[in-house]
Amino acid sequence: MWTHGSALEADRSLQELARLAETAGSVVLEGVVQRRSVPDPATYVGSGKARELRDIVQATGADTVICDGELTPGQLRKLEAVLKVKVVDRTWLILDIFAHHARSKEGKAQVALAQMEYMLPRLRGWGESLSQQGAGVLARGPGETKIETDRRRIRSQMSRLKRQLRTLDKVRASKSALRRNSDEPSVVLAGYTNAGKSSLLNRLTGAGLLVDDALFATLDPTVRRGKTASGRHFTITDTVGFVRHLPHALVEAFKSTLEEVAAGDLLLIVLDATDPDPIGQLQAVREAMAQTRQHDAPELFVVNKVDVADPDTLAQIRRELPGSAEVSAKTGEGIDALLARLDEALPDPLIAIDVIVPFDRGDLVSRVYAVGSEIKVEHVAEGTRVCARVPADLAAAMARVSGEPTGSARS
Ligand SMILES: Nc1nc2c(ncn2[C@@H]2O[C@H](COP(=O)(O)OP(=O)(O)OP(=O)(O)O)[C@@H](O)[C@H]2O)c(=O)[nH]1
Ligand SMILES: [Mg+2]
Repeated sequence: MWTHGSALEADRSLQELARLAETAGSVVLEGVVQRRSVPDPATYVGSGKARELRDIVQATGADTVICDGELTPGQLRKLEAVLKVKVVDRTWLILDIFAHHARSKEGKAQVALAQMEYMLPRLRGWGESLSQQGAGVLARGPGETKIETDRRRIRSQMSRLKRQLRTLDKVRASKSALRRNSDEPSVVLAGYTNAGKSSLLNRLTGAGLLVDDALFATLDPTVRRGKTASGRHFTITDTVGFVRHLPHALVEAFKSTLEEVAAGDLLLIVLDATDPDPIGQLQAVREAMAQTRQHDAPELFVVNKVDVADPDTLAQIRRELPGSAEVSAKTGEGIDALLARLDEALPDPLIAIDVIVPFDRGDLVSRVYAVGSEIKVEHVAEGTRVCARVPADLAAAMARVSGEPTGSARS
């Protein structure tokens, strides 16, 4: 394994890489940190370190070396030639975990596409194993080499997947538009992988989602309904967890999650209080979220696993993120208080109105367009008749100026 950043960061990143490797089903025998200002163009770790690694591989009997970064196709081949075992990088590892965990059609297609994008430039190393898997079914065109045939096949599979994803994307977009148009506010859970998002959703709604002490247990956004302390219904969406150094090929695979995040009325950012560096995790979450359309929903930080958290870590979080909700999805501690916080944090419910606004109050009609839903507008003799659902303050303002006979606001 090789990693970047400061010594402490390197150590944590390496620990995380080990957890990723274990999630993918490997047994980790040894970890090695190499400190360089820039990766070696030929072997990534440098030739001296590569020889050292070869000795470790021989001594431990390892069959795979995992690098904590993204290797160029050339570096991968060079390292394999020196080490004589399979070499993979962080990107490949995460893609592999995603491939095993994806359940929905969309999730599977996204991961397959990301894998192909990653594979395409690395075909020389991968070509053989591809055809061994019996995937080489397309006939080779005249004068085409094996690699050209493989590339052509992968490109056409990629365009097929992209088409399929565009269709699925429309379905999802209309589903989340439906959710937005309903009166129920939407809450989105986001956070680092393994922070306890699914556990929290189960605790808040009584749903029985998969919870696992593994990275990326959840890949597909899942929606459930819950009730706040005062009894208001809301929808709540569980999302895929984020991770540090999110590889480029995966950003697309995260797209549906990132869009769910952008669509929420309230974002609950879940922090794992048992992590040695929850603020660093938050930074990675922010970086991943920055890769999509900006969300403007209010945020509430939820510090989870307080039942087993280290007091120093909790104190640090309290300093850096004052006002965060502290909970344990496991014991239920802090959950009632969180449900009460949701009452305050969720946008006001919309109220149905049917009023006639005088012609000189076009400003009110504009506000309805800005914040209302289910809007119907018609011009009548007395002014503009507006049927819509709007926040309470706007409903009150409209009731004050509205004319007869349909004048009063009803809820
Ligand atoms: N002690 C303790 N463990 C918790 C708590 N909440 C979750 N866990 C554990 O943390 C692990 C991860 O929980 P999940 O709910 O699957 O986390 P997630 O954020 O959905 O993870 P991914 O879907 O993999 O990104 C599981 O082993 C949970 O049992 C908590 O409040 N206290
Ligand atoms: Mg989960």
